[in-house]
Amino acid sequence: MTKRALITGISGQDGAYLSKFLLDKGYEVYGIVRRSSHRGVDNHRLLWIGVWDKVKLFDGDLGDLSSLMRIVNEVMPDEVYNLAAQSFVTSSWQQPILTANITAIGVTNMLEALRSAKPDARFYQASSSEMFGLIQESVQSETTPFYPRSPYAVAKLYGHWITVNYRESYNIHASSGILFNHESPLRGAEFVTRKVTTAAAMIKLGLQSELKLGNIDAKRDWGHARDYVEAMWLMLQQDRPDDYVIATGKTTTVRDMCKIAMDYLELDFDKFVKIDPDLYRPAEVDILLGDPSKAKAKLGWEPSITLEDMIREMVDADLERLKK
Ligand code: NDP
Ligand code: GDR
Repeated sequence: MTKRALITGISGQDGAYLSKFLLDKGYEVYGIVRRSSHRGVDNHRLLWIGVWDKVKLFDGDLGDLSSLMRIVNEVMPDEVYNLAAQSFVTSSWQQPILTANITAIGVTNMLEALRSAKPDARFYQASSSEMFGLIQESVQSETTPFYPRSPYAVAKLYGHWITVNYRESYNIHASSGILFNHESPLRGAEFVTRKVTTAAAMIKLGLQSELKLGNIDAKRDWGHARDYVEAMWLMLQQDRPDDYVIATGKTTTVRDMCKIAMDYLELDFDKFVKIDPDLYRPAEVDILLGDPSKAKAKLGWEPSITLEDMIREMVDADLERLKK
């Protein structure tokens, strides 16, 4: 029997990579998209990755339980990947209530839709290393206490615990992937890696003269989205649902990540990068470093792409886009 996967947030970075991954495994892939006046542009990621005509899309919104129930009833999925969220940390200070409604309560909406229409479906929740925030242990694992530092991270913490709660209350096969930062050429333009790779490409082509950044001393554990969507799938193939940290086990400053991009294009970091205090956050997550040993032991998962290779791939993709 062909398996059916339903992906919320299919138009985002991870939605595109996961769609491709699941289609390659023979799944039928269904996705939920928000109605938009510019959908053709919105869905560019599915086009870029070559699956636009292979997935079936439904209009829905994580804030609208009735749409989720209708879609689950129609698709009857075997697996549900809940990737939809207001996912940009900075915006969560500007739109804290929307962030709570979608990134937190939206998870309960999706779980309620499953509980009533397809309780035996397996459920993946896109949890985040941002939940560790003001870190309580130098290396963060599944047992590290959380200390969220933004409305986004507080909302994700709710999403994480409601997933655990539905697993324990209703015996739903619900897993929470605590994923550290992962990037790709399909990363949103506002996130720091993509902002850097796009700016480096623009500067190289003479289209931009400087790159303004905020806290370049912040450190992140960066992996590639292509590796990380495989971990999502592996979690749902286990007999028992569980929570897993997905990370590389290496951490790098924004400064050094930026230097990788600049060096690749033979650009002088000190000449082009300027610090803009307006880009500092009200409360910062200074450093994140994950311990993926549980995922390695239980899922057999390991990251395969280095930060250097990923940044170069992103720079190349941005150069190509700009030249077009
Ligand atoms: P993106 O921001 O690229 O994608 C978010 C997706 O959510 C988009 O498809 C967006 O649709 C959709 N969405 C937003 N609001 C709604 C809504 N109200 N109803 C339905 N859909 C909505 O995120 P990523 O792909 O990078 O991340 C996927 C998930 O993983 C997110 O939940 C994110 O918070 C989480 N995460 C990401 C990490 C990372 O480093 N990338 C790390 C840890 C967790 P639209 O295209 O219309 O905007
Ligand atoms: P993050 O990603 O907040 O970790 O959340 P982001 O790339 O936005 O920031 C990473 C770090 O870089 C610093 N920084 C800047 N960030 C941005 N966006 N723009 C800048 O100009 C800039 N200058 C410095 C930030 O202060 C921060 O410390 C991402 C999202 O994908 C979340 O959805 C996800 O949950 C987490 O990763 C894990």
